[in-house]
Amino acid sequence: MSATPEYTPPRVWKWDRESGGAFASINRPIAGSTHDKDLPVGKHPLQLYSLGTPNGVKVTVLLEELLALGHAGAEYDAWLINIMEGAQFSSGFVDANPNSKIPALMDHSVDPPIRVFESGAILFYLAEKFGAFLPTEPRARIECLNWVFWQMASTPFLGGGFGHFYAYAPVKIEYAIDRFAMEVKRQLDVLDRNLAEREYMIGDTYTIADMAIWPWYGAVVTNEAYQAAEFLEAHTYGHLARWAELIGGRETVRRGRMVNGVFGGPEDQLIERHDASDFETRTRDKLGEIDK
Ligand SMILES: N[C@@H](CCC(=O)N[C@@H](CS)C(=O)NCC(=O)O)C(=O)O
Repeated sequence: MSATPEYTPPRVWKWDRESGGAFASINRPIAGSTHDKDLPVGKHPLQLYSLGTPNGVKVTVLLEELLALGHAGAEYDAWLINIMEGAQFSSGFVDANPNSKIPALMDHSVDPPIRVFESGAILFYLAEKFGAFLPTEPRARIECLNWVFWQMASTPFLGGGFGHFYAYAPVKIEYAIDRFAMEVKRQLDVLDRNLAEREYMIGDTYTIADMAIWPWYGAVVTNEAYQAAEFLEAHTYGHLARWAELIGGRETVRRGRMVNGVFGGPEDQLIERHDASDFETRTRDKLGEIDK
């Protein structure tokens, strides 16, 4: 193993400099808002405040799936929260999510509106509200929730652990990359073994478990996450790759991925969504010009 940088932690940690890694400018050790600004509210019952990252995409895929099933009550406005500019620290966003992370949902179909934060909670809330993509039969229902909770608990090792140290940290630390590559490969194997037996995560039925897991682990096998497919030998997880292609081929998933999208080419991006017709009439705004 190569030498690790020398560092002796002081007795008390102080926030006196940026860490230097990607996204370091938005990291802070205190919660709460940094500025007063209300969230915009559009015309639909559901108001989503998000960004087209994997955590955001889970929710927009579910909303597009619900609309495709004919649930008109799932119509939504999707507002862009530019986390690189600190929009997650506005007073309005903090009221919707005290944890200052996208996605956050406000349900205005009830008075006063209900706030929902944490993407897994949003998936559960919407699936329950519309009675879709979450089975009612107890065995299937808890199996679905098993996998949703699995994703919420496991992915920080993929994103905050592996992705951070492999792709974003200002120094490559072998110990950290080894530790998290080991865990991520184990997680990929967990998924691969499950999908060897089942078409979708819980069996024959497509559910919020697939929607939760696909934007993260599907992106690993298609090399969209951290360009680490070769490093992690993603091609060896054939059942996972088969499933990733199956989910990625859905028209609703294509649409959900575009909403609040800031990755890929202009054709992949719908910066804000206020109407189904926006998919056809979208224009590419510059991220920096939004949410000023
Ligand atoms: N567990 C949360 C994680 C959400 C999350 O990490 N969101 C990131 C973008 S993917 C974010 O808003 N980061 C802004 C920040 O850390 O300030 C969820 O699933 O909703």
